[in-house]
Amino acid sequence: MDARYKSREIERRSLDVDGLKRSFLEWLVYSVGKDARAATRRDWFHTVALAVRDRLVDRWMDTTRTYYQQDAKRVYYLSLEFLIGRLLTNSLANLGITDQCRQALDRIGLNLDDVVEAEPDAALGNGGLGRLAACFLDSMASEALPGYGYGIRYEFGLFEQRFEHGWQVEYPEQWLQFGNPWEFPRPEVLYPVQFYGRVEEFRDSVGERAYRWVDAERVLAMAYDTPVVGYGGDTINTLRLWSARATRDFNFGHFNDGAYMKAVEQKVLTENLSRVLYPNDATEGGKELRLKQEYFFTSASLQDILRRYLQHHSNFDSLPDKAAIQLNDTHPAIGIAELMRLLVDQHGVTWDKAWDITRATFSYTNHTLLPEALEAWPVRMMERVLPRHMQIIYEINAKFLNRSKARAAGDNARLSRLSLIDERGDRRVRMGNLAFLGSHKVNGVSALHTELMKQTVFADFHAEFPERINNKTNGITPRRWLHQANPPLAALITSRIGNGWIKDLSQIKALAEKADDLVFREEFRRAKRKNKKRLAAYIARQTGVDVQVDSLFDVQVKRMHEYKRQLLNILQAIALYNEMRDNPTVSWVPVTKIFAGKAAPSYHMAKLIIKLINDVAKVVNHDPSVHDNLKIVLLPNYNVTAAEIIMPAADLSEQISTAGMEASGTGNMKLALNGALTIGTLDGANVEIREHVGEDNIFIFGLTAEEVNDLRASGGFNPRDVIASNPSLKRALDMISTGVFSPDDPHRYHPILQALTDGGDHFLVTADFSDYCQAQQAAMDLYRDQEEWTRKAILNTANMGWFSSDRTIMEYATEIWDVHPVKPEHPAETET
Ligand code: GLG
Repeated sequence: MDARYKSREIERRSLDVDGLKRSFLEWLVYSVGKDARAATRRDWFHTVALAVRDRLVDRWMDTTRTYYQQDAKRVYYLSLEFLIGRLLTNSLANLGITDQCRQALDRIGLNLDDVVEAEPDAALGNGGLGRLAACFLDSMASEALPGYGYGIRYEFGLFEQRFEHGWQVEYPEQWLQFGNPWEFPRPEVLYPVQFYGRVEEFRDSVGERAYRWVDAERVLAMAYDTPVVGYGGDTINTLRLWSARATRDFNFGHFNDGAYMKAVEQKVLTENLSRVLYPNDATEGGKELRLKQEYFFTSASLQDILRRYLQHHSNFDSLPDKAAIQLNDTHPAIGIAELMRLLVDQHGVTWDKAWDITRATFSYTNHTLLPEALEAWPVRMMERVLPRHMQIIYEINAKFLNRSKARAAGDNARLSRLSLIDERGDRRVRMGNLAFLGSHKVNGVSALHTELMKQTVFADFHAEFPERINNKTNGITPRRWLHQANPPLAALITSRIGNGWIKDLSQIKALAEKADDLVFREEFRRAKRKNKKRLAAYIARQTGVDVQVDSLFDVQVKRMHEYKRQLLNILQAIALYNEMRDNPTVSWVPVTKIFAGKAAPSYHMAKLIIKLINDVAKVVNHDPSVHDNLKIVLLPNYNVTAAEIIMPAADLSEQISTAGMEASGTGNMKLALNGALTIGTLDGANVEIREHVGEDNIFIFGLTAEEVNDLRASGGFNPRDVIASNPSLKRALDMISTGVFSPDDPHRYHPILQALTDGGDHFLVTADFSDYCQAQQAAMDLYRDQEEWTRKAILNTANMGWFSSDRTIMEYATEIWDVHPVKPEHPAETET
């Protein structure tokens, strides 16, 4: 090999400061095409990202090659969302070269933190479901599991949120505008995906009835690969995202007609398929484009999985031993019908055999019990868009119901609940039922949620298949959410117990004994204060509001949704505001209420609650009579990057959903791990957080899921009575209804007041109000005693080890997927 080439080869891999610096300077000129004097911050970001990327490519290929050579069983995580956020800090930390990179940049006169700021967020998700998928990718790579993520490369991520006169306004999020240095386009990895057309019946070579899907429209799915660096950089997995491309033959037809412009127009329309992420969280639009997106990425992924499998196998018998496919919610559930179609129609496998293979390969995670979020596609739409799949679904259903009929003994109501088709009114395909039936395992995301799944949505299926439902309580990656997001605390922890916790979070338990150590407490507080200062500066930049660093930072960050009850929080803030004004001589614990979260653009109630929070904030923050003891801020454009600043700085974590409605929550885990105390209902994973941190170290309030159920069922709940008997609640609501916070439009909040009264207060805000205020009071009282508060905060951090997504992912691997760690072989590194 040419010596110069060889030396560059080595340089590309070099992890020391000099090697990095040389690569940066070279990349800036030869790949970004800029001179150091003219380079912008963004140019430097691209430069650094490309140089870092060089350092992981060899190991990435080694990983892929090892999986291939060993024909290892892979797990394929199919998800319509991957909320990954920024990748530079993550890649550096997982490769273990953050310090070297910082020094190398230093020598060029640059600051790593500034360079990091130039990276846009990859916001390919709405909230918890998408972020969970991203944490799982990190954990699979860190646990050396052969795991692939499959999703869509949306050109527009989740919208950018701004506030105009206190109202949410959405702007497009053009994260790819300046290019994405992390992705590798694979124009040769291209699969056709069809829509519409009709099904033709024919006789196959042995005279059997067979079907083919004809006259369909074709779109191509093109792959873009992003390396997923595991902690330590040993395993580097792949996230493969699909982008829609028009087929060439499709255009040629029009060329021949001379309709050139029309052809180009068609091309644009076709490629709209991967243009934008649906901005709904937990509710479905029922739109045809959404169904097409779901089928598009699922079909491309399955074709890719089968192609990979067929490199080593000549029939499909051992597919379940070589591939586990996880459905992240029902979004990819059409994959069950698609795998049946591919096996039966394209590969000639018999129906029964194909069904056994399908069921043994798929498993499904349910993320919500909210009825409006359970996908159900109109049969008429399915018949039009995916005619062959509709037939296959009918066939699966007929076989299943026939079998069940024997046991249902004339219980027709039960049979109609089990059916894949909802026959009431406009007929619909129940994707949850399809996902359940076509999977060998079905899981919920917290102990309570899994229990409720058995009792409610899947009660009949559970009776039919009692072994199928299992629990996998969610987790979060300690790399991003503690090691990278919270350098002061991470350094403190490492100084006491070493850095083993980054890889094995259960080790953090050793901190518990430090809770009684005064020096440690002091340092823990100092770390928190540093983070609070950083957040205070961020708040000032974003909102112009000055907050006291030593006030209690009370944080509710998550999507805006009625069931999450930001309304309960702001009502308590109004009540506190009134108390402070009524009792000006009392020495109040200063409180800063911090909110952040986006509302779905069509969710009017959630947008009205945003406006209410902003309106209340304006009044409270400008009222001198509360002496700065209460500040309220709603930070715009909550995303992964904002979360990384907020989580480490929180004192109190608001997890106040109506019990039974939040499947798990994962923000609750991030906040507790970073030493916030939780104020919450016994909902989702809060229940398990309480078990781990201990009931003395958490503020639990409100109705339980069972009580909520009973109260709703009794029909006897009257919010007006509750309001009448609670003067501080009544006063807060009166202030809203008389326009104290909206003098320009006193009736603005009528819909909210209506929902809380005549509307029956479905989310039981009024029912939990008084208990919530008491819990808030207890938190404020405790905060006065900084030693005691810190002790409990330390115990929270120390006891959150179980909530690592590494633990979650290993449970999936052993109990659902039967996938095992594979150590990549790195031949290049042993060469001399
Ligand atoms: C859901 C739920 C959350 C859950 C998350 C991940 O609402 O409670 O933590 O998935 O399982 N749609 C979601 O974000």
